Amino acid sequence: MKESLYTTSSLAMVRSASRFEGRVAIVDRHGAHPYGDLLGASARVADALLGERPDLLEEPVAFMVQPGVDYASVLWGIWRAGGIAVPLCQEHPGPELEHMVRDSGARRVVCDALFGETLGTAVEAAGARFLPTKEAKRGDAARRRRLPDVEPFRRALILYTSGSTGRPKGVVSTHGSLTAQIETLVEAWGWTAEDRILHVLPLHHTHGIVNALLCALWSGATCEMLPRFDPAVVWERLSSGDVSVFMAVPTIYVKLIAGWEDTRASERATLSRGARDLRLMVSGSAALPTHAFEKWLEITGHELLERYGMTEIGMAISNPLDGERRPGYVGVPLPGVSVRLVDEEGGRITEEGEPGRIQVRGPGLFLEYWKRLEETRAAYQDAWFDTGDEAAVEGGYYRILGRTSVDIIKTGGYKVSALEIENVLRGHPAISDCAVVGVPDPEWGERVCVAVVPAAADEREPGELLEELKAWTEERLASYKVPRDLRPVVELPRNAMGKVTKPEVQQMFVSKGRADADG
Ligand code: MCA
Ligand code: AMP
Repeated sequence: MKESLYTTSSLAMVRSASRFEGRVAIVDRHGAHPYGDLLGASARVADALLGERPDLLEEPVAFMVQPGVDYASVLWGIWRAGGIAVPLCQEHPGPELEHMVRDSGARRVVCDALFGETLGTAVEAAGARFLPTKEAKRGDAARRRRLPDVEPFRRALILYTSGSTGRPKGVVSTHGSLTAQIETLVEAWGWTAEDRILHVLPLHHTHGIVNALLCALWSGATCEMLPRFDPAVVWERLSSGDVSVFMAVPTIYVKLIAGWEDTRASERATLSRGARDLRLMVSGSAALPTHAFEKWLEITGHELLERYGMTEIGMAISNPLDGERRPGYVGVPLPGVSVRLVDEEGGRITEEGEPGRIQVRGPGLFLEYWKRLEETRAAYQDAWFDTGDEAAVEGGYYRILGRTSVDIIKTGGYKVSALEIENVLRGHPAISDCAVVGVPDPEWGERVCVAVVPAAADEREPGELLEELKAWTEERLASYKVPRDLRPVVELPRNAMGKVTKPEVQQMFVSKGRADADG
């Protein structure tokens, strides 16, 4: 393709892609799509979004598009038109989607036809309108002389993430911070145009968007996108010999191990042999249990490369591509990222071996929490972003020890807020009070559990109450926020200040689990 409107851009990502026009960018259920097609489609989406305007000037545009070339075309189309992309998750229920559309201020939602019903009420309630993906792709970029200049300091992406309080907040990244996050990973993990990643992660979080999709596109590699995670399909693709890179959360590796164990002994060797040929397998978003590291090594011959990151900072710490990958450790700071550990008051840098809170600085950091100036300020100490995670450095490697807030839970790699779930549960008439906790779980990392003080008149059995609360929560929150276990209590354990003592609530579930296991 000659240099044209389709390939020229102020966006580093688009400029980079124009070097790979003939190569395959994305493989999805419709087939293989070259970079040239992605560039063309994203220019058309940009034109459709712009209409007669020269520049969207950071207008937030939400979108719900299936994994595949359309997803990437819409994401890039929003960027090329000068807008801010707000990806929505197809599995979220109406109220969660409405919050994101309303909070972001998106007035337009690009949406695949099949999601129209899921999104309908939310879009209407938020006062936005639909632009079907099909229509967006029919823009006529040929009539334009140029697309707007989009400088690196401009806002690019809003990702919704749970904090310890309230509803999910929008984390805003700029084009410059995304580029910095990508460049760091491409360098550290040795991405090249010869790579092909198997992509199974959700496309509304950093792990799936930046680490997997955008790093591949930046490098001229191929991103093979599956509609969702399915252990049998993933094993088939990993053992095909086509794939060189795989990234997932620990729960996915645990499920793949279970899938391998369920396979007939005669077929296991074929799966293992195929997977051995990959160049790189990464785990992140939650702690990788040492037994999963060891088992994966035994099955595939791969030492999983574990790394640590957060929506607000991108990736910060990683085990090396070449060199020792230490199980139970997340490695060393990535190129260009500064990391320090501070004591409880934040006044002192801790010594080697001493626990401290992780603070991070670097060009990949987010710009702000969308429309939340105070919370943005509170998240920083000087220019250092305070992650709220605790770690210690041992023998030069970082080990994650946990979080300072008991109200943040990581389940299946998703971060959820106990307080947000409690607020929803308290709206149920059968509940007088409740406390939500994360309980360690070998498959999910943590499981969402709830201790409930039933309303005086309520005589339901715990099992019946749990089922009702699950249905109640599922209608209002993402499915990974649904409580999986329940204990009825007469009152919640509290300290002298009247605050619920969550470690005691966690203990109710841990001891019950042990008693069950002991028979
Ligand atoms: C689903 N189930 C659960 C949970 N989720 N049970 C307990 N805890 C959970 N969290 C149950 C369902 O109710 C259902 O039960 C059964 O499991 C299968 O549900 P399904 O939704 O089909 O599960 P799945 O498709 O197997 O999903 C598991 C998953 C998914 C693939 C691990 O959770 C996932 O994609 N997680 C990745 C999240 C992620 O990308 N996080 C990155 C954000 P039943 O069968 O009884 O109906 S963090 C990030 O971006 C930062 C920057 C970073 O560091 O990476
Ligand atoms: P999120 O806010 O969804 O971006 O999740 C970021 C959080 O995931 C971090 O603050 C950590 O608590 C957790 N996390 C990410 N990677 C790891 C890891 N390798 N080990 C332990 N926790 C992790």
